[in-house]
Amino acid sequence: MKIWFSEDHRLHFPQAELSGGQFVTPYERPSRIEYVLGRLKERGLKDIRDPGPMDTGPVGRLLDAGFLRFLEGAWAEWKASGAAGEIIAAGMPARRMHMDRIPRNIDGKVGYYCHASETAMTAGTWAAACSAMASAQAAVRDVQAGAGAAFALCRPPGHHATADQYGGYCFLNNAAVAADMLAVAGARVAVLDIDFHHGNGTQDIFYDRGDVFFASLHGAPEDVYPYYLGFADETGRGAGEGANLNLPMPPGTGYDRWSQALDLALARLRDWGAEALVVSLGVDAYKDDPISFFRLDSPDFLDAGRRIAGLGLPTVFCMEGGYAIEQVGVNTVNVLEGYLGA
Ligand code: SP5
Ligand code: ZN
Repeated sequence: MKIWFSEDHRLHFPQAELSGGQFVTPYERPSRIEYVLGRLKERGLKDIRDPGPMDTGPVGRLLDAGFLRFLEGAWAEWKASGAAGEIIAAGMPARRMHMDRIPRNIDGKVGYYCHASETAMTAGTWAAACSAMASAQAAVRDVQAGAGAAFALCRPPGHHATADQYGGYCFLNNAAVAADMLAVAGARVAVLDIDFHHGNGTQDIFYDRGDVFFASLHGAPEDVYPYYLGFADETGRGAGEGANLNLPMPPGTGYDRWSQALDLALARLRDWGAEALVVSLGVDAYKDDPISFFRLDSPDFLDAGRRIAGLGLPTVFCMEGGYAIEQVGVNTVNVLEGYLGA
């Protein structure tokens, strides 16, 4: 299995995350990746390649043009406005305000294109986000060329980003673009999101589409970010009706319940007729994750990988979250090893 990865992820490292009313060092930090790389090498997964530049075509086809222009130019505009710090959204359009008028002022634009102010942007954020996307795209090309699976070691992650909003540490939705590339080439594609948080961005992007099935296992939105999406009664709309499956679970959920939910999701996307799979691979369901509340242990991730392999589908893995830094490598690589060993 090839692993796609760019050192440019380092260009994204804000100093600040708004957490509990304080600025803290972001949970989503570059060192996470070092642990994954270290573990990959330890386990003999050494075919690690640089993807080269992002292919802008598939990105522009799926995501909002104004949003992409905003992300690319935001830092220059922010600095030009005289702002001294990192880009942090202060206000966002809320109930009974305009969702359809884009401010001229950069502070207004930031709020317009952001849905969660914990996430800061800096000078290198756009370049890093493009490099993560490039890895996802390279993994898609592998699978399209006949590989059984490929791993995109994306950072920053992507599943919270919609076609026109960033947040939740995500800027460009790597997994969604990967799924769309596979779908446009003619496959019935399933996205299986096992990150602890609901993949609101991916769900939103495909909610009306019948050619991409989205399934997510996550902390119940009543209890955790992203709070405002991810409920069980969200089943898709129009052509997408029946192609969205949310499996929210309460605090304290362990592998017994979680693995039953996984089996249900796998059965649903098999019945739907999935021909290719994109896995949003977050490992923040781990018991010691600092911002999550599930109780998976490291060996559980091996078993999850085995179950996913049972589908027998060509699979693109895209890295998402996981913040128990020193265990992120073992847990992530366990999913891949479980998959490969099955
Ligand atoms: C990709 C991904 O996993 N994104 C997660 C985004 C989570 N955003 C909300 C973070 C809230 C952190 N506050 C933690 C308080 C810990 N006591
Ligand atoms: Zn997460």
